[in-house]
Amino acid sequence: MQHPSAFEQPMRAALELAARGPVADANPRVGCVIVRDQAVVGRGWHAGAGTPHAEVVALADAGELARGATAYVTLEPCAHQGRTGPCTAALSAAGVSRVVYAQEDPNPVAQGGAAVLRDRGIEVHGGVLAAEAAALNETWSFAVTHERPWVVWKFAMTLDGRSAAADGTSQWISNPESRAEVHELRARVGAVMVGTGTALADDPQLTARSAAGAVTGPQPLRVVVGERELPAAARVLDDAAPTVHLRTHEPEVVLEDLHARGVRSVLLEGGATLGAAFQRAGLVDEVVVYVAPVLLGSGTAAVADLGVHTLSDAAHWTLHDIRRLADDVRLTYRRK
Ligand code: AOF
Ligand code: ZN
Repeated sequence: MQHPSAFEQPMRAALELAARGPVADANPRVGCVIVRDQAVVGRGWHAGAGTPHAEVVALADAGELARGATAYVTLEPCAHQGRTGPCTAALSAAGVSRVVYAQEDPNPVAQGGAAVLRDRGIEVHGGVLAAEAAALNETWSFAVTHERPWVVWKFAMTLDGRSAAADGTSQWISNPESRAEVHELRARVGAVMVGTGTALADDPQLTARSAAGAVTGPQPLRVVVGERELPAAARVLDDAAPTVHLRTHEPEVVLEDLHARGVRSVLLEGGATLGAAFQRAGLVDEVVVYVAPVLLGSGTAAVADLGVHTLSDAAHWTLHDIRRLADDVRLTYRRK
């Protein structure tokens, strides 16, 4: 049997193809190469929910050359009939004799493909560059195993933890570098959320924009939560991106609704109480804090009451990333 290290080079090629897929889709990013006699004869990647899976694209590219070939796939081929599939059937119908995959499919609905392929007499090897493949779909994997989106709570604050001065002035606490960077955060999630209070007070657009202000690339779903009505002219209701208004406050219900819509990650923006409500419910997985070099000494706390009355009740976080943005600092913490 071939030593697994020989599997790594074609798997790297498959990983590069996978990375061409959309980052915040309902479906994972998956790549596939078909190799026959040391030559790549087919390439494919998954372009998002509703489109053909990577294996199907690569098999079509390979045509008859797939017979007797090896398929390298970054995710265990699916064994289910979903919007498309199952890939196990496509691989066996094409006459592929060996399948090498990286990450096991964490999705309970689709997993089990390796066993199905083996039953059909196909040689199967799993776990090749599994960590690299999992890193491509980190929040997606979390979401399908926990049946809710990965939740990121983002806020900006002064050195002394405030979001507004005593008179309510709050604009431009963060510097332009930090404000531009928020658009990259938005582009990496499936949904961006605010409460109706913030939507009414700030009239945010909540799109992912370029430095020039253009709405570019796939847009996150814009989500407004709360019972208050929004005026028809609210910018969050414009046609730059889809929007849903959920008339509930309960974080669990909101996440269940979003998961059913295919949202695998959500960015909580705006509303000190919105983030606090999710944190109280134990539903914040990541905190992104922009710290600005400003001391106010009075004013609004950046974070509302979390129900913590004694230190031992407080949640603890692991530092995941730290980044300097001129004199601002971006801190990313993940739930311990
Ligand atoms: C694969 N190859 O390229 C992808 C897979 O609704 P569907 O039919 O698109 O199925 C989505 C599920 O299939 C998704 O949640 C994941 O478990 C798997 N994705 N599987 O064999 C692919 N994108
Ligand atoms: Zn599939």
